Amino acid sequence: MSAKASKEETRADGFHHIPGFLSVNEIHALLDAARSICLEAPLLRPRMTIGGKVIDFKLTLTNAGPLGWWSDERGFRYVDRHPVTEMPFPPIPEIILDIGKRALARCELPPMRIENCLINHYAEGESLGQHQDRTEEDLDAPILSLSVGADALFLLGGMDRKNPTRKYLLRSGDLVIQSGPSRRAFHGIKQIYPTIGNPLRDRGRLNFTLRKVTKETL
Ligand SMILES: O=C(O)CCC(=O)C(=O)O
Ligand SMILES: [Mn+2]
Repeated sequence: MSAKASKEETRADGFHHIPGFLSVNEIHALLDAARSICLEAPLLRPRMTIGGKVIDFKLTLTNAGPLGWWSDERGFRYVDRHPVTEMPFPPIPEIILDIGKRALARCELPPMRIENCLINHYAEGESLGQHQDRTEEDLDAPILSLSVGADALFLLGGMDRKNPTRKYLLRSGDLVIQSGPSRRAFHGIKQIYPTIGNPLRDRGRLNFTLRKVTKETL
């Protein structure tokens, strides 16, 4: 496979891939955090309408923080309650906020108000189509993403869906940041791979996305 595997990459367009950013202890802390968040705010399968047809996403997700990303027949949006329990999402654990601060500093980006931690779960065979993250009010703040579990093939495109894509192999512990112009680039998870040493018992993958949603400053 020709995906960029383990070399650190920082591009002029603000895209960063830092393999092995998380320590083993941090990976386990993230898994523990995800388990407790899922107890309060269970994973759900979002839906979207394409050409009048309602389609299930090929992943499940939940959130922590004052705002949670959600999609159903009514479209993509941020909500302040879990759509099924109707309770506020649990707060973002301190360990995740600390990792977010360290990630920004590592990529020489200024501190940011982290308002949402989206947790995606990809079971074997699941994926996420090419998309731009543009549900946020603030489309300039960087997007941080932490990988835990199975290896994944991440495709990074350009501003147009038709632009060519670059392949990155994201492994457990990797950090990706889309800042600057790359913040608005198309991207997606083409597939996950069976991975030796996967800390997830179900052989899946978790992705923690940390986002600033509103235009509020720190
Ligand atoms: O799973 C990933 O690495 C990317 C997730 C993502 O792009 C999203 O949830 O918007
Ligand atoms: Mn995205």
